[in-house]
Amino acid sequence: MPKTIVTCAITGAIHTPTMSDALPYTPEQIYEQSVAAAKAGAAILHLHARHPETGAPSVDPDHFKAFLPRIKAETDAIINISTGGSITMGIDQRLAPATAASPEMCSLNMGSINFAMHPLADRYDSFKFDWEEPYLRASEGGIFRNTFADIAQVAQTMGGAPHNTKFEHECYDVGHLYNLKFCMDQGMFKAPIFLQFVMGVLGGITAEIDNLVFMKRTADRLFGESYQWSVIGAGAAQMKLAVVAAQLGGHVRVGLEDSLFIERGKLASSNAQQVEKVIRILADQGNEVATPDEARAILGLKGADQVTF
Ligand code: KMH
Ligand code: ZN
Repeated sequence: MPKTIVTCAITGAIHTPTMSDALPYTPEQIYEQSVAAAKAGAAILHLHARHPETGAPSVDPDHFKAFLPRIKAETDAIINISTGGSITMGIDQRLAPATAASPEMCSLNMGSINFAMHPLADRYDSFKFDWEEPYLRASEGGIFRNTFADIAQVAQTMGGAPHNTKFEHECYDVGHLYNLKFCMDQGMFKAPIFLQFVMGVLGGITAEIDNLVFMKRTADRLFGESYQWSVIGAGAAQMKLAVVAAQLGGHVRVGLEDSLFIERGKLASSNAQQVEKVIRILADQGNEVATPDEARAILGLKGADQVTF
């Protein structure tokens, strides 16, 4: 069984400060939780930034600069920067942090979806910050836009020189695998590609084991041996799908971007707590966890000395 790569997605752009006091949004909190997650065994840190005062999603490269060099100084983890930003932002804005930092990895969303978060708003009577409720409710009428032109723009900007950044291909439904296959056939990406099956977002495929097997079988058919894969089980499905993915030879992603919980009804105290839990389960079922350098070799990354932060 190949080693399992654990990614931790530290803060994202879905959850809001009202939902959990553990959700990091200041540079200090993002730095501290990233270092702790890496020390707990996450080989990859998937990072978004937030506005330091309000916790609103941010793609300001200066907000990333406030934590990236500090994380790099204290860990050997692979830095993966989101090009998803938040669902309200255009692709030029969303690319700004990755072009500034030239990271080893960045995300690349493989299709447009109704990325709906509005049901989350109904769970709270009041919000810490004014932006939170309208942001969540607006997603009922919003589209997370990732057209073929957007995908090509990210591929051309980040894939070749000078960045040579490897993509975490976020696939929210089975059609996104076909989008990726089309792009591969155009010569846009080099093997081994790294697929992230995103399951359980309202607007995408649901987080069921049958669907995970379906995604994997489809990827096997389309990409043969030339891919690595991982799974995000959004919300309550996080650990359940991680366990199954690892048994099927896949990698796993945890973190407060994807779920705020450590078990049913109990909020996680930190990102590191989720990393520790998944690593405990992986060890119990016989999966060895990859170090950052092992993950670099598996994914064919350029190396931590090639970034610009
Ligand atoms: N928040 C996840 C569901 C991105 O950053 O590009 C997907 C994600 C998108 O991580
Ligand atoms: Zn993300």
